[in-house]
Amino acid sequence: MSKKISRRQMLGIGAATVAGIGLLKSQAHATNHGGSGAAYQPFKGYNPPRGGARPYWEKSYSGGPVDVKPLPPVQPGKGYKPVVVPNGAALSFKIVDGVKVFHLIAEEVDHAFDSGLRTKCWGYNGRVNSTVIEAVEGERVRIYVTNRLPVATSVHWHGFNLPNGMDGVAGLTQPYIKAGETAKYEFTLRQYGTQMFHSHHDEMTQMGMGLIGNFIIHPRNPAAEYHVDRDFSLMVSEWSIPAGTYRPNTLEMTDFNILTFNGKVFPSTAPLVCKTGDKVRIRLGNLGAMDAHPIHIHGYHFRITATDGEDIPLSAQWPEATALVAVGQTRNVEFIADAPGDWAFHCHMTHHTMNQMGHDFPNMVGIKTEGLEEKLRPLLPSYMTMGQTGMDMGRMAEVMPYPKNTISMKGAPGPFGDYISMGGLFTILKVRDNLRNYDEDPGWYKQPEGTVALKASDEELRRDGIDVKAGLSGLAGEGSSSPAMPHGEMHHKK
Ligand SMILES: [Cu+2]
Repeated sequence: MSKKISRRQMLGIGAATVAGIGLLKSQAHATNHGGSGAAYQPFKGYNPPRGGARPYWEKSYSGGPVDVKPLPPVQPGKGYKPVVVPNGAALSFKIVDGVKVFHLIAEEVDHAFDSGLRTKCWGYNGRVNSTVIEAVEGERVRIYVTNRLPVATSVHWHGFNLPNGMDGVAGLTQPYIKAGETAKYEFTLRQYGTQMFHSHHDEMTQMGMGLIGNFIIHPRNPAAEYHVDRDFSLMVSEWSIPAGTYRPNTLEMTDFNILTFNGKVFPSTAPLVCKTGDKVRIRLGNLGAMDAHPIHIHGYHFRITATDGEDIPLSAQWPEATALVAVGQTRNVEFIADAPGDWAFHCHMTHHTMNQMGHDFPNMVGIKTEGLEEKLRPLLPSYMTMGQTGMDMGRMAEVMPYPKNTISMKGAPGPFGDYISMGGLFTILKVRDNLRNYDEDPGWYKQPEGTVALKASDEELRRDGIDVKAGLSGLAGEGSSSPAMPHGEMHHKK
């Protein structure tokens, strides 16, 4: 085996060498360009159509004049409904002379991706990927960034309309924030939407170590449609953490083995708990290294209501069941949670809903391996033939020995006694008619009797004329209009 244990090679460990033996806005509102002291007046001179949508592609693409007079700061629960940050939290603030003051701390964090994997990451204020900054359009924010890392850093406010010197590109728009130093960013929020923030110094390393987060700006005068019952903030990222190691490998370009929502892999991703009938918004940000993620919802269609922090007019919104979120992008999706149940919500790249695993061995599906284990065990006590029936994580999780400090391919035991063979970028939208509160996991959904796909009974099979033994050909001819393609013919044509 090679010295580096990567995701690709991971299976080789318990499977021992199966391969080796050869078997195998902004209108800104700012209509007054009056220099400093000009009042920040959202929507002034503009009569929004029903619902208060903003005009698009007008004069300014950058939020209008920079030196506008800020509006008074707003408290959570009063001027806005705070977002829900699964597995994370919004950064606290204080108000000093009408300015919202935040203190962001970049530091090393001993982070648990799941019970099996703890890694020294870098993060903000003790959390990895899951510290959210939340504010309101028109507010003046002052953000102190203390650098407790061993190296220089900076913070870029991604998607923001701001003065150039506040943009946070180390070396270009500001000097480095050196180890031990605290820098001050200050600007007025002349826009609203789902934005992000991240290190903009040695990005590959620092973002790969975890220095990323969502920055939510609520509208000052929200349109009626803005109101939702549940407003979730999720940051998507990807990591390379070779099994048994304790630091992310930020040099990896393609082979990521840990895929996270807010820094967690399923089953450690907190469920998205909703009441039946709730209007739900999910804000998705992606600051991973390389991959766009098609984030898919089960049982529903949502509308993509905003891209990169800007609203999409209703007439242009796309109904979809999968929102593609590329690196550096944010998407807001919204839907009415009118169907109770446990609905999967996940990236649709199948490799992104697997945890640590491997691909560096042949496809064993269909290979007859009877007797192999008995023969090999005396030589390799931990030997287990794998892959011949696919990647059943339940079995692997139970019997496969893993190196220390790795997640393994396990999913989670589900409500039917079987394993949910999903990991990584996977969470559960839990919609319930009755909830004690939103912060408690309501447990597994109990489907009404007769609404679960169970093993078909003999009686049912008889009733519907399903001859299990005859297979597909038993159905052909009985109303089947598909042209008869004799089995095997295709294979023999040259
Ligand atoms: Cu993905």
